[in-house]
Amino acid sequence: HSADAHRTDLMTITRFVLNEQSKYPESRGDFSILLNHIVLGCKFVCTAVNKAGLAKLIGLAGETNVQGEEQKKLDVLSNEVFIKALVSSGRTCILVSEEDEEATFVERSRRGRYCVVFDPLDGSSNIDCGVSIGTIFGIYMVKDGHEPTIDDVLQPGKNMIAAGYCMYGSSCTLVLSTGTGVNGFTLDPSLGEFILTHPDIKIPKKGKIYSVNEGNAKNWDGPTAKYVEKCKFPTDGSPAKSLRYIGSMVADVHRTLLYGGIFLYPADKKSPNGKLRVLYEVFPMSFLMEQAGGQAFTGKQRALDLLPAKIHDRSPIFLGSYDEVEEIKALYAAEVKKA
Ligand code: P6P
Repeated sequence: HSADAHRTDLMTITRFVLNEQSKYPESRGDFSILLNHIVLGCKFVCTAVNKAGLAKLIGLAGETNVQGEEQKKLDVLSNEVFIKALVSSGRTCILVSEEDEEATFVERSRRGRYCVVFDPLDGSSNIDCGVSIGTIFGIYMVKDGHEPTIDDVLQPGKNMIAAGYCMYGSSCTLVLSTGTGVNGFTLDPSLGEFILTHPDIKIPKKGKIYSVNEGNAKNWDGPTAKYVEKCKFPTDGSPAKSLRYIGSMVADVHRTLLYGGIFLYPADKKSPNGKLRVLYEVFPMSFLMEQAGGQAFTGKQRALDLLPAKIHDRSPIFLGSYDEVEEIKALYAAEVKKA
């Protein structure tokens, strides 16, 4: 019976979120409508990425295809799809995209209560070699009844009401948290639906993997260098950690979430604020890690407590298994004491 129930009791992401929403009787279903439009964007990008190699969707903007049309780069195309889907949902008021220098303020007649910050196709430099890439998003709710301003999105990540990513790899996997844990859904192309495949994801408390671009080692600060050294030459008799670095944040974070370990993009002399963007890379991934029982730290503070000054601000980030991040925090705290 149970196997059959599983097959016929299709828990789609839409149904899952509606179940969640039913816990808030006052909710008007707006979040479910917003999420469905994000899911629509992910489905589009999934198909576009999968056939990119064939349809020559990849490559530089400005190339013309066999029809002589101007080729849009996949990340430009993905951005347009998400912006249009989010505006047409009628539930958003401000959109911040990695692809757009300025925030998009939705015109009054289509305005809703949510602000969405997103990277439509993170890691897109990896498309041409077939490495998994992804969409990352975070959602804030604006306070009612005032003209939205950019300050409505310049909020600490702890104020997000939801965050997630969609990874376009061997399968299309959407990982989402609405503040009560983390759940993973896999696109069933025959149904065109995201089905619950990873209920209640919890990151292992410790991990055997560290994930960093070792090529930046000469520029690391003391605590980062010390931590990585400990990963390679443990002093407590524990086995050395394995290095896994894909160079696509969604893929590296997804592996860290499921297998445990730590992902780090530290500050270095060249880039004192690291490389990853606060609003639509650091905050959503930190939100998910905390919801899954892990931690996220900037080198100075809990990542979700950070208050961004500008929409494309960057921050160093150390995220993953609870105990691994504790070790980094101890090394940075010791550094502060010395100073
Ligand atoms: P590096 C991809 O370009 C990206 O924004 C993230 O997806 C990834 O984690 C990071 O940059 C990789 O950066 O400097 O190691 O190549």
